[in-house]
Order: sequence, then structure tokens, then C-alpha cells
Amino acid sequence: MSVLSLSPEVARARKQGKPIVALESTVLTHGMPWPQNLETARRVETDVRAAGAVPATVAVRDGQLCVGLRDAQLESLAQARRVAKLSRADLAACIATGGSGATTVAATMIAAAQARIPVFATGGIGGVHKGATDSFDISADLHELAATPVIVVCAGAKAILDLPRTLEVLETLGVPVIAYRQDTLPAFWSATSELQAPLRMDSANELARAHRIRAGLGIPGGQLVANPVPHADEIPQSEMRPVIAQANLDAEEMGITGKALTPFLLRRIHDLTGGRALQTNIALLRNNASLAAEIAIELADTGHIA
Ligand code: PSU
Ligand code: MN
Repeated sequence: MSVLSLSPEVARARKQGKPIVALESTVLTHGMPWPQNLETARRVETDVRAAGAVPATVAVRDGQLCVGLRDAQLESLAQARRVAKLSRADLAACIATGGSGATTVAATMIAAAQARIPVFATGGIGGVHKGATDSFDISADLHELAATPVIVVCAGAKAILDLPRTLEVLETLGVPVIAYRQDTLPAFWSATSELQAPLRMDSANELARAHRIRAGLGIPGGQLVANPVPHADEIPQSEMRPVIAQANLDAEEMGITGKALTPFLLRRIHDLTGGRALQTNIALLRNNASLAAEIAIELADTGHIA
């Protein structure tokens, strides 16, 4: 029994060996307000097409794991309230009970691998939360990167996280963290940080080659590409630091934990910056979609599938 449902466009592209870029949906349902979430979803899909690849937004609809959504489906997802946020732990249960939900980085990677799509673009992955030594809150995204052979293009881990510890866990799990065209790790809203990136690459071709070589060596898992937000759209770390501290403080005071924490922090940060952080978030998503398309094209040229 297949629970995978490819859109006609994605099915066609796959048959023809065309480059495809997977896109997640939690960023739309839990990371951005209506109607900017729908506008962004559409714009990101347009960016992927403009770069020469086919977009495949992933979500669960009525017990089907959909890879590629029609515009009306994208709209109903963006408009829906109280959508389930599905990660590795709850993806199968949602499908089994005929439910619907948005997929996180971890769940989108699983869907992409099933659909043999080797590249996926998002905003920021989950990671080690500040205070994780007490809360043990470490995103399932990190383990997924270690297990599932999909390249994830992001703008660094979300800066609401404990970035040094996130890097440590990724290293322990054997996940390559590759900064794109710079030496430092980008920090989501900020193009640079004080952290040295473990690896650096300067072209989509190198990224595609490294992915193939890892697969050839039998190393499981994916690569994390950290693509800095364009400088014109960034909010520097010095400006973000107090905002992030305030948001974390608010979450602590309100007792927000678990799955609700990341969406709460993002919403709070959008508010505290008067919407500026949201504009940056949109810019970095678009930037990541374009790079992911370039990588997809490189991989498709050599017939690489996940
Ligand atoms: N990046 C964003 N906004 C988001 C997310 C990422 O800019 O909403 C989502 C992703 O789906 C990611 C998830 O997988 O947050 C991580 O959630 P958690 O920390 O609960 O694992
Ligand atoms: Mn968590």
C-alpha cells in the first residue's frame, strides 16, 4: 500500500528525470502568519521554477503523504487553523488515522527520500534549544539529517537555538554542515555569526559531488547547506540578540515547551521586530529555494536520485 501521493506535475518530472526541489509546509502553517504564508509559498515555488526545477511542497492530506500541492491545496493549507505539526514521530500515525498536517524538516526529508527527491529547501532547521541541558529539547531534524539521504538547504539553524550545541550534536551525528560561499555559519536572520562553519563550499556542483561521494561510500544521511540570507535583507546579530533573548524569556514565563516552542518564538520575534524579521524570513526562504534548484539541476545532470 502506497501512502505517497505525487502531484501529476511531480510524477511527470520524476519520470522525465527533471530536477525537483522538495519544500516543507510547517514553515507555512506554524512559522508565518496568513496571508504572507500563502504569498511566500507561491513565491518560493515560482523561484524554484525560475531557476529551472520543479517545486514539490510536502504535506499530509486526509491520510495521504502529498508530494507536490496544487495551488488550491496550498491555499487551504495556508488558511487552515490548528494544523498538526508532523515530525518523524507522528507522521505515520497521522497517515494511519486519515489525518492531515504540515511536515517539519524531518518529516519532509522522509517524504522527499521516499519520492527520490534528493534536495530540499527550507528556512531554518530545528536544533538544540537554549536550556536543553534541563529540557532535553533537541529537534528530531538533527537525527533525520543523520539518517536520510537528502540535502537540506537552510539559512543556518534558527538563531533562537543554542547554535554552538546544535553544531556539536550535528558533528556527533556525522552530519556535514557546509556554509555556502563564506567561512562563518549564518544565523538565520543574520548572514554571519561568530561561529566558524565546519565546512565551506562555493558552488552547487561541489555540493552535489560531495552528496554523491557520501552515498558512494555508503554513508547514510544528508548534508546541511547553510546559505546566508542576502546582506540587503539581513538583520545583524547585534540587533537580533536582545530580541531573541526577550522572546526566550517570554516563552519561559508563559511555560511554553515542546512542539509549541518554535512557533511561539518565531511569532514573538516577528512581533518584536515590527514585521521586519518576517521580511527577512521570506527573503532567506526564496534565496534557499534558488540554491536548492541549482543543486537539483547538478544532481539531475548526473542522474543521481536519493
Ligand atoms: N524554519 C522556519 N520556520 C519554521 C520551521 C523552520 O523558518 O516554522 C519549522 C521547521 O518545520 C522545523 C521545525 O523542522 O520548525 C522545528 O521544530 P522543532 O524545533 O519543534 O523540532
Ligand atoms: Mn522540540
